[in-house]
Amino acid sequence: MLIKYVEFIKSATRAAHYPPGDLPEIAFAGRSNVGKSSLINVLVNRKSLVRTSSTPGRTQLINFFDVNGQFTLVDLPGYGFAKVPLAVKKQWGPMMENYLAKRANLRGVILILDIRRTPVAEDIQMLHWLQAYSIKPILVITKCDKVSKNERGKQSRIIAQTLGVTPEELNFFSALNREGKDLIWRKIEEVLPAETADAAGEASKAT
Ligand SMILES: Nc1nc2c(ncn2[C@@H]2O[C@H](COP(=O)(O)OP(=O)(O)O)[C@@H](O)[C@H]2O)c(=O)[nH]1
Ligand SMILES: [Mg+2]
Repeated sequence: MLIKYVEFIKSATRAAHYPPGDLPEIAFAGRSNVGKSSLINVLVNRKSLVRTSSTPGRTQLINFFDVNGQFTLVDLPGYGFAKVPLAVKKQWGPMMENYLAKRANLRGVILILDIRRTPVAEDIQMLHWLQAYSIKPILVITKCDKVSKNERGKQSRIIAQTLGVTPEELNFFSALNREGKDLIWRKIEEVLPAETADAAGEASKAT
C-alpha cells in the first residue's frame, strides 16, 4: 500500500457529524492503551499522526482520517479504562453500535488485542456486533515483542478460544519492530473494494 498522504478529516460523536460516507472505510477498535494509535501510525508511516498517550481513555471521539483520497481510516474510542467516569463509559456502547449499524461504507474493523491479556467483555461484544452487522473483522494481536515465541503460542490459544475463533485468524503485530505491518495491509486490501485496492497497489508499483 502506497501512502501518498494522510489527513485528519474530523472528530465526531454522533452520526449527524460523521463526514460524508462516500469512500470505503476501515475502523480500528480496542481497549484503551492496547496500542491502537501506535498501530495506525506504523501502518501509515507517521510518527504521531494519531496521538499515543500514557493517560488513555479520556477521549470518546470517533476520529476520521483520509488516506490518498482513496479510503478512510477511523480511530474508534478505546474502552475498558478503569479511571474513565461512568457517564463516559455508558456512552461507549451506543456510540459504537450506532456507528457500526449506520456506516454503510464501513468495509472492515481491525480489532486490536494485547498478546499478554485475555480478551475482555467489550472485545467480545465488539466481535459479536461485527458478526451481527456483517462487517469483516481483522483480528490484530499487538505488543508481540513483549513475549517469547512460547508465550505467544500459549496466549494466542487463550485469546482465540475466548473470542471463539481459530488461532489462524489472529494476525501478529509489533509497533516496536513492525512485525505484521505488510500482512495487516494485505488483510485491509482484501476487504477494500477491488478498484480501491488496485488503485493503491498500482500506485505503489509505480514508485
Ligand atoms: N513494546 C510495545 N509497546 C507498544 C506497542 N504498541 C503500543 N505500545 C505502547 O503502549 C502504550 C499505549 O499505546 P497507544 O498506541 O497510545 O495505545 P491506544 O490507547 O490503544 O491508542 C504506549 O506507551 C505505546 O508506546 C508495541 O507493539 N510494543
Ligand atoms: Mg489512542
